[in-house]
Order: sequence, then C-alpha cells, then structure tokens
Amino acid sequence: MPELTNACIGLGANLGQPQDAMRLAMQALGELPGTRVLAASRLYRTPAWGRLDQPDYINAAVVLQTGLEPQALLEHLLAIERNAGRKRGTEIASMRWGPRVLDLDLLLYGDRTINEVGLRVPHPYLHERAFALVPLAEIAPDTSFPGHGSVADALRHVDVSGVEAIGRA
Ligand code: A4P
Ligand code: MG
Repeated sequence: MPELTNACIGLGANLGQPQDAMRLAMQALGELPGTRVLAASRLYRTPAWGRLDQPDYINAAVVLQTGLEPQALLEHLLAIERNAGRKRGTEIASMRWGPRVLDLDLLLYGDRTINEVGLRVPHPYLHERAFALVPLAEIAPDTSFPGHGSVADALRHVDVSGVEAIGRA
C-alpha cells in the first residue's frame, strides 16, 4: 500500500458554467486512483486577482487523501482541466492569470516543499490569495503551510474583502 497523504487542491473558474465545472471537478477528484475527498468547501464568489479585466471567479477547495505522488497528482489535475474544455496556447484563456473554464492548483501536499520545473508546492502564490485561502481555511485551518505556519495563520495576512460564500457545489 502506498503511503497516504493529505493534499489540498484549489479550484477556480470564471468562464462557461463555473458552478457546473466545480461540481464535476470535485466528483472527478474523488474518482482518482487511490484517492478520496476528505472535505470540500462551499463555493465562493471572488474578485479577479492578477488581471482585473475579467469576470469574477467561483473558487473552492478540497482536501484529498491520496496515495498518488505529487507529480502524478498534478498530471491528473491537468487532465481534469483538459476534460472540462480548458485550452491553453490559443486564446485569451491561455494568458497568465487570464480567464478559464477550470483551474486546479495543487496548493499543499502534506507538509512537503517541492521546487521542480512545472511543480512548486506550496503553490507559490497561495499566501497572497484570499480566493484560495478563504475556502481552504473553511475546511483545513490547522493544516501546516510550510513557511507560513498554518492555513489560518496565513489567512490573517490577506485582504478578504469581496470574497463571499455562495453555497455548495
Ligand atoms: N504548476 C506548478 N506548480 C503548480 C501547482 N502547485 N499547482 C504548473 C498547479 N500547477 C502548477 O498553470 C501553469 C502551470 O503551472 C501548470 O501547467 C503546472 O505545470 P496555469 O494554471 O496555466 O497557470 P498560469 O495561468 O500560467 O499562471 P498561474 O499563476 O499558475 O495561474 P493560476 O495561479 O492558476 O491563477 N482570481 C480569482 N479570484 N480566482 C482564481 O481562481 N485564478 C487565476 C489563475 C488568476 N486570478 C484568479 C484566479
Ligand atoms: Mg493552475
């Protein structure tokens, strides 16, 4: 049996049908090999971060218990994004911090720090992002956030204005 780790995933969408995308993504995460969903946050409406000229986002977080290694888990996240119709490289949605039908970020993987090409954990912007920290703190406030204490500690340092719970997926 592989060792099981708790992994925190951030979900975001602001094009198409964001609430449907969130629901389908949560379901797909629970169906990954050797993986189950331990907790899922409510959905939040959040102001766009990074690029302001785009619609509000819907964001959420889930905690998975998984036997997948981080790189394998990331590959699955990218495959779920592709299945949701996310396209890179052609359109406005390929811009950094641009709009998207589904974005899945590996926020935390146990208490590991990973700095590889194509995979950085904790997610490099997590500590700056109320749209990721608020949903995550709802379900995993005491989780270790390497370099920042806990998730709840990090949340105390961000501006949460405009982040509003809108219900369940
Ligand atoms: N990658 C490296 N580390 C990770 C990780 N921990 N999790 C690589 C996920 N991916 C990771 O991803 C580009 C590549 O990052 C992936 O192929 C993977 O190999 P991307 O999602 O296309 O990212 P990007 O758009 O190029 O830039 P960035 O900074 O990763 O975008 P984000 O972080 O995904 O941000 N505002 C609100 N309110 N809510 C949002 O959800 N999201 C974004 C996009 C901008 N503004 C937002 C939101
Ligand atoms: Mg991403």
